[in-house]
Amino acid sequence: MLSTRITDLLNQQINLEFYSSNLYLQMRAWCDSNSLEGCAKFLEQHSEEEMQHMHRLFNYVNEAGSMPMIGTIQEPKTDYKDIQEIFELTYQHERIITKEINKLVNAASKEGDFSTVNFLQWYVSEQHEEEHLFKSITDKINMIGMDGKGLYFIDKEIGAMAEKRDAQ
Ligand code: OFO
Repeated sequence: MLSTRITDLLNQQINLEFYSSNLYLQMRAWCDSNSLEGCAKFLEQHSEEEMQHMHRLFNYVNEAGSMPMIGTIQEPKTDYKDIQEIFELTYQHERIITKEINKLVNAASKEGDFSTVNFLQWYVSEQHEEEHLFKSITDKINMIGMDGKGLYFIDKEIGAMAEKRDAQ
C-alpha cells in the first residue's frame, strides 16, 4: 500500500506525463501546419510515448491498491516562433520531468518504499535517454542553422530519427 504522500506525488506525475503527451501533440500540429513532416512524425511518436509513461504510472498506482487520479491538465502553448523554439522547449521540459522523477525517488526512498523506488528506476533511465535525445536535436539545429535549406535538412534529419525509432 502506498502512503498518501507517495500516492499524491505519483498522481502529480501522471498529470505531468499527460501534459507532456498533449504538449508534444500540440507541437506536432504546429509542425504539420508548417509543412515540417519529419518533425511532426517525431513529435507524434513522442506524444504516444508519453501516454505510455502515463499508463505505466496509472497502472502501478492501481496495482498498489491506491487510486490513480487524473485531475485538471494544463493547456499546452499553441503558437511557436520556429522549430528551434519547439525543440529548446522540449529539452527544457524533459529536464523538468527529470527533476520531478528525482524528487519522487527521493521521497519514496526516505519513506523506505523500495517497491516504488524500484518501479521508478525505469523512469530514471528513460529520462537520461530523453534528455540526451532532445539535447542532441537542439545541438543539431544550432549546427545546421535554419537559413536557406537548413530547415529542410533539419526536418529530414529529425524525420529519419523518427523512422529509426519506429523500426526498433
Ligand atoms: Fe519524456 O518523459 Fe515521460 O517520463
